[in-house]
Amino acid sequence: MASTDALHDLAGLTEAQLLELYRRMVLLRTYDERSVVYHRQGRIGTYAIFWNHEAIQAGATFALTDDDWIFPSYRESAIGLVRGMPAVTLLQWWRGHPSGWWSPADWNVASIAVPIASHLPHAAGLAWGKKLRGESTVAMAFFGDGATSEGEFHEGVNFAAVMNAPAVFVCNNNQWAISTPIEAQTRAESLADKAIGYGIPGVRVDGLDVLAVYAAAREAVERARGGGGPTLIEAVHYRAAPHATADDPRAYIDLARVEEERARECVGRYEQLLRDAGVLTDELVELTRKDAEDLLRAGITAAEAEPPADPELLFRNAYVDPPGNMRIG
Ligand SMILES: Cc1ncc(C[n+]2csc(CCOP(=O)(O)OP(=O)(O)O)c2C)c(N)n1
Ligand SMILES: [Mg+2]
Repeated sequence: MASTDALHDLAGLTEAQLLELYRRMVLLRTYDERSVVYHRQGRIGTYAIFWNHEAIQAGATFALTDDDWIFPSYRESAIGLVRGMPAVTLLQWWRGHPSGWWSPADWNVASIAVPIASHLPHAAGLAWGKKLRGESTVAMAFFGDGATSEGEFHEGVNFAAVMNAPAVFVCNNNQWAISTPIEAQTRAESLADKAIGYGIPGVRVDGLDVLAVYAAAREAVERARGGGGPTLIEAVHYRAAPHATADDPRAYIDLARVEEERARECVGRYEQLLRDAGVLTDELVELTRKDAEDLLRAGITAAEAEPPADPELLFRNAYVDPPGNMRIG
C-alpha cells in the first residue's frame, strides 16, 4: 500500500493545495460530527456516519476538476461540500425536506444512492456518454466493500471496462457492511483483485492517508481522461463509528480495533503531517475549524427556518394522474 511516509514529496501539491485539501477534510469532519449531534437533538433524521472516511472522500475528489462527475452513496452524502454545495441543502436531505433534492447537473454531483451499488451503472453510462460526445469528463463513483457483492457492481465496472469509459471506481473498504464482516463478504484476498476480472487496473491504498488516496486517484483520473479506461481503487481502513445513527456496533465489532483506528484517525494524521512540514499553524487550525463550525451553524439555522414540505408533493412526483384514493382534499 502506498503511504505518505514513502512518498515524501507531499504528492507534489503546492502549499495552497495542501491547505485546501485540509480545509475540505475539516469541513467534512465538522459536518459529520455536527450531524450526529443534530440527530440526537431530533433536528435531522437517521444519519449515515462517515467519521474517518474523510481522507477517502476529500483525497479522491481532489483529483477531479469541477466538470467531472461524482456519484456518491449515502456514506458520501456530504461530498457536495467539496464543490461548494451549501450545507443547508445536505442537511435538508437528511431532514427529508424537498429542498435537499439538488439538481445533479448544477453541481455535477449525482443524487445520493441508497440502494447499494445502484449508481455504478449510472456512473459508467455517464462516462461513456460524455466520451461519445467528445468531452473529457471523468465520472467517479464511491461505494463500500459490501457493494462489491452486488450485481450492479459487476454490471457497472464491466460495462465501463468494455466501453473503455472514463470512470474511476472508489471502493471504501471499511471492512463492514453493517454487521457483515469482509470475511463473510468475499473469498478474494483483496477487493482490488476483482479488477483483474474486468481487465482494468486495481490499486489498494491506505484509506486513512489522504495524500496516498489523492495520488492513486490522480493517476486513475489521468488514465481515464487520456483514453486509458476505468480503474478500481480500494481504500482500506476499518469502520471506527456505527454504520448509522440507528446502529449499535458493540454487538458485533472488534472494539479494541476500533480504538486503534480512532487513535490514528485521518484528519489528525494529516494535520500532524502539515505541521511537521511547516505548512500548518495553530492559528490556521483554529480558523479552519471555526469557519467549518460557522458554516454548519448557519446551515442548520437556514434548514429549520424553511417551511415544512407539503405532504402532497409525495404524490405529485409519483403520479401524472393520481388515482382517486390518492387524492387529498
Ligand atoms: C440493494 C440494497 N440492499 C440492501 C441494503 C441495506 N443496506 C444498507 S447499508 C448496507 C451495507 C453496505 O455496506 P458497504 O457496501 O460495505 O458500505 P458501507 O455502509 O460500509 O459504507 C446494506 C446491506 C440497501 N441499502 N440496498
Ligand atoms: Mg463497508
